[in-house]
Amino acid sequence: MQRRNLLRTVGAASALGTGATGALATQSGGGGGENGGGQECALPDCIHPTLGYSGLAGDSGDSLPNDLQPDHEVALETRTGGGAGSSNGDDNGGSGEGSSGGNGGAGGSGPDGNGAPQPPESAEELPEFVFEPTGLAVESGDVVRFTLASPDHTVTAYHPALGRQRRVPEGVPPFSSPVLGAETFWLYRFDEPGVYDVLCAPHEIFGMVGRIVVDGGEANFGEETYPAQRGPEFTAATVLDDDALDPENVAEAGAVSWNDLADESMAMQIEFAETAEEDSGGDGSGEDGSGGDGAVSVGDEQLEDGDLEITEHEFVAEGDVFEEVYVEGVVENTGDETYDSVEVQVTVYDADGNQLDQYIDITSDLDGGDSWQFEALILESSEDIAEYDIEVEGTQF
Ligand SMILES: [Cu+2]
Repeated sequence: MQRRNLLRTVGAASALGTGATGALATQSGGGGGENGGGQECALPDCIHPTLGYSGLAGDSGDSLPNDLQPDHEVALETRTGGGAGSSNGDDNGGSGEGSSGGNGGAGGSGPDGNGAPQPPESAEELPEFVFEPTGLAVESGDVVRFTLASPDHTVTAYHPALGRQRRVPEGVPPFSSPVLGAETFWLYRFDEPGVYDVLCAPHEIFGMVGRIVVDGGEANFGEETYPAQRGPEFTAATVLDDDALDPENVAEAGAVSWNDLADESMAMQIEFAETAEEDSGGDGSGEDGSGGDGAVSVGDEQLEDGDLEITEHEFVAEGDVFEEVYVEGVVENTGDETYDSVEVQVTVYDADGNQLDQYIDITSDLDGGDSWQFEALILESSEDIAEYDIEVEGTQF
């Protein structure tokens, strides 16, 4: 039963608690039968089929028991100054042992003289988040050591129990590392022939995904489909679709570097919001020209309901990396009676007048004479919105 497995997994993960180091394992692994291989996990020498084995800074490969010795290594890297297209920077030279190159935190772009990270201003300035190599061929039973050159990554299966489309062989449990810190590592044993697609949870959409091909296997994700589950999105999708990561090619090559992928596959697909407010002459990027902002007009307004009155409202789009869009304003209760519930409803339309969506913000107990600052969060991009309607409605019991 799917559900039971899920609960079991969750239980296992939280049992992890502060146990911190190394193997975590007491629970009788594999219980569900689904884990097939079901090796019992005896501390401390186990690579758990779901939890793997986390090694902390200071652990060295040499101190590991024999059956934990890795057969392969993959580095989890944050490459700054990269950006798709500049496929030069293989500064870590593949999966070097003991790569301590810690490239600074995610999101920093060029450490700038004094080393203060600057927020990226465009997709070109984002660091690249990569598994290196991105494609790796192994034999069943091989142990892969995932080594962190920078902090804040995970190695997570594409698995329905993790909210993703299944992209690991049938019977493989929903394995994932925890979020790992700098100079740690994580071990996993790949037991089933076939193709394993993995992702880094914080950086998946930036293309931080990898493919392990076991025994030259064909993908055997099974024909079962999970319509509600997410497949790879944005750069993750283009990376995994790249011809270089074709399982046969990976098997033949043994390892496929990030730099072997096509530039289009690595390209960032997130959009940078035009710096809203006033566009202070722009920073010379000259690619502006969309005339996008400020163009949102107000349609129908129902600014009053009983003693309630919307005294101001404004459409706002802001944010550098991820755009945040909302309508904010103020509702005043001009009467004496309390409103038990007050709701502001914002409806957004595209340039052709099609309704895109409707959003509300709501508050309770707005006393007479008081005012309430509302903010109705909008999920569309500001570029898609041409007009909004606004309405207030109060309830008194
Ligand atoms: Cu990552």
